Amino acid sequence: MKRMSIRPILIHPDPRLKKHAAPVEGVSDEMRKLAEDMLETMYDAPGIGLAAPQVGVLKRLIVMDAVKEKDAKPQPMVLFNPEVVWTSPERNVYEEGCLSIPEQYAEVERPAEATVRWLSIDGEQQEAKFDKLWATCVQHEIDHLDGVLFIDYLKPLKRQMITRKMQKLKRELAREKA
Ligand code: K1U
Ligand code: ZN
Repeated sequence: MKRMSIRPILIHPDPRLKKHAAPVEGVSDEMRKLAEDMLETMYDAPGIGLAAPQVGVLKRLIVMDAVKEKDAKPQPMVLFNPEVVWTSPERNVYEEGCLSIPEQYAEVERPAEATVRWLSIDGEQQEAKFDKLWATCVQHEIDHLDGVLFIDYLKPLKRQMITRKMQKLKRELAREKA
């Protein structure tokens, strides 16, 4: 059993965050290791979700743990090839963040509930209905698999402002590294 590792998270703008990810063809040991590394990376960040493209892997894999209460038992979830099969007509607004767009938050409106089908870490088909923060998170993460970021739902001016801040942050990080 290989040790889990924390993988670097890509920061917007990055062309890999705008690509459509490919389906996972069978849940291999390599894919299971990626899922475990992603959970480790998500908890370390900290965050409540992470999609494989955010660690530079263009595969349809997401992980989540949207338990909000501080002392509650962790509820890690690994979803291969997740697909939204139903959304509620009712909508919810949440203030979203993104580990690829650090320290930027904005209100996004999405369906309040979503039913998702996916393959588990054991390769078994699963289906569940998500609500509240879990529904927002699963839709945000599946968007990442289609190259969509939460800022794509904002007005162009606000999106541009955030993108410029991220370009500046990336320049500063590159300078620190040099
Ligand atoms: O996909 C990502 O970049 C992760 C993102 C998920 C998300 C957050 C909010 C709404 C929808 C989706 C994050 O986890 S951002 C960090 C965050 O929300 C958080 C961090 C620490 C404690 C609790 C939440
Ligand atoms: Zn995100």
